[in-house]
Amino acid sequence: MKRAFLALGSNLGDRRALLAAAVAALDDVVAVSPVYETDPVGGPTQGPYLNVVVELRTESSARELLKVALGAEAAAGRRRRVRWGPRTLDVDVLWVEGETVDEPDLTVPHPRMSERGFVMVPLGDLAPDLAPGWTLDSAEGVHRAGELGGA
Ligand code: A4P
Ligand code: MG
Repeated sequence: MKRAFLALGSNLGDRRALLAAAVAALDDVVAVSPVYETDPVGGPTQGPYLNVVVELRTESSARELLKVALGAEAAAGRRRRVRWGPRTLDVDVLWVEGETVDEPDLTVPHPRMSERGFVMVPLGDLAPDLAPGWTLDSAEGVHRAGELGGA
């Protein structure tokens, strides 16, 4: 069994319910980070996100996890409009133990994760070894917003 981490974000609709439903539908979840409300990074003017990170213990490859991620986004009714634009659900494959992928439609570890507080703070809650130096106090625009619950 490998460790793997997925990042989930939502800034449209009932954000907390969308995240909870997505996490409940995932297989092999062993831990869910606290929820963070985060200022949007990049893209057009848009509302704040709720972000979580989940840890899996899985036999799935990064590519299989991308399929799962895209399926979860479709289930949340996501419509792709603008890059970095508002979305009901975004699911990114952050890191999969022992795997690196650099292909046109999949890069793992996620190429932008290490500069983003909305990823690194919740990742640090679950895996401090993968988020060295990140704390809630050192991250701008990232605020605790309780637990997901029901997951
Ligand atoms: N793709 C490649 N690598 C991966 C990966 N490791 N995980 C491809 C998931 N997908 C990966 O993604 C476009 C394509 O990226 C996918 O079809 C897949 O083949 P997308 O979700 O349609 O586009 P996007 O999310 O708008 O663009 P991108 O570049 O993935 O953006 P990010 O980096 O995901 O950032 N601010 C806050 N506060 N919180 C957020 O969650 N999220 C974003 C999106 C921007 N700002 C944010 C947040
Ligand atoms: Mg994405």
